[in-house]
Amino acid sequence: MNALQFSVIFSDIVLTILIAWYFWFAPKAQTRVAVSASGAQEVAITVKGGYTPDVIIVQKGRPVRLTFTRQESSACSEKVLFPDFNQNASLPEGEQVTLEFTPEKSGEFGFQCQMGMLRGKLIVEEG
Ligand SMILES: [Cu+2]
Repeated sequence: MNALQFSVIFSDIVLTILIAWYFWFAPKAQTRVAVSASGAQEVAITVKGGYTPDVIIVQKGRPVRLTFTRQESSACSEKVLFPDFNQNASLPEGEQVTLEFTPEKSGEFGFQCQMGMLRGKLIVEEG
């Protein structure tokens, strides 16, 4: 193996590792939600092959208003569930659907599609 072959193979390996790291370990998009003038914490979430953003940070004891817009027709994402808050909603394609509830305890709470394939996380912090 000459130096050129070595460097091509070596850079291939490095690139592969970087791509794997990016998909498996890179931090997901986090959104820390500001409290609006109405006192609610409002977030718009796009549903398309997943939830964007998928990590949402809110404060305890203030209403959370999550507006989902589903931009795909895949049956997988037609419902969203927040089991810890007894909330769920159907998401017709292209329509805005708002879920509103007030988290009364802090912690990390998952949300997901009805099959659990798409997942996100609501992080509730002490206010
Ligand atoms: Cu699903």
